[in-house]
Amino acid sequence: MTDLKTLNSQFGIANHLLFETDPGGLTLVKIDNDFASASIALQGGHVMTWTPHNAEAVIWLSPAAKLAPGKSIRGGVPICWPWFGPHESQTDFPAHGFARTTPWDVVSTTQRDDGATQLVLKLATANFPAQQWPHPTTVQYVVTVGDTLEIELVSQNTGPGAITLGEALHTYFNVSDVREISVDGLDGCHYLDKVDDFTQKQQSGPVTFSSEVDRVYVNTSTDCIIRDPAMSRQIRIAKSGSNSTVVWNPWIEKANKMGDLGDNGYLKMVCVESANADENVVTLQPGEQHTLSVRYSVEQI
Ligand code: TA6
Repeated sequence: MTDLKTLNSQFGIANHLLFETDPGGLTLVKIDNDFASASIALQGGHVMTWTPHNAEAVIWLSPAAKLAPGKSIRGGVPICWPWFGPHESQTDFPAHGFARTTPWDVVSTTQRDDGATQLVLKLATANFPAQQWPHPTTVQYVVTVGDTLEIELVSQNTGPGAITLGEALHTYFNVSDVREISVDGLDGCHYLDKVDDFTQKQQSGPVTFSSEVDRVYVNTSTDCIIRDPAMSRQIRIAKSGSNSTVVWNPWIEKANKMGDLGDNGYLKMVCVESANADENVVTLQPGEQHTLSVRYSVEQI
């Protein structure tokens, strides 16, 4: 792991981007520009916060998140890669893959002419747990912080055989009260209902929340909108290179079992995850590249 002094001398940007160490021992990137502030942990390439100036936080970070080496962070934008959910055959492999608990390396930092700040990371192949993923693959992550938050997850098959990737930007969004919001954009879509034995169902109208919701919507590339009247805003989730959308709120019982959502934390968050999961996993032939990208924006209502 590169030390802070070297990181700041090589990649720091005066007044806009600096590297710090969190008390839990993680190296954090702190970004602040004319539009917004953000924080990213190098472990997991984990965007933890994004807060446009004169707005409430858009990305939710659990007040009880445990920042520690090798532990996934509750909240923010966990990167699920190279599989989503439990591994298809190895029960001892980590849920949602290893990318979110592995150190990422800094490739570049840029203060753009439009005032946005860009951070490029890569997951060094040397950091792959070989027994979990023995396939030569490169993966880069481009985070652009401005009046929108743009993220690109770029995977390339650099090996001799085809590979199949499951992936998601497992984003936690900050809401007033999950019981008072709705998620638009999935009307008519088919989904696997994980709280009803993965039964395939069809969405009718907006998604609302009055109990645990854990749904994998398949074959959908549309934008989603989180409508939050109590905060007089809606959050638009635009995506490309993603054919699945996962919507999740653990509700009371599961939240209490998880232990890192904070008191009634489940009320303050909703996950709307841009993904390629289940029947939408991505197969890359040798040399092929795939990009999953999102753009988050906030609109007053
Ligand atoms: O995306 C929803 C989900 O797959 C849920 O089933 C729940 O497990 C959630 O992810 C959180 O998973 P994690 O491993 O971060 O606790």
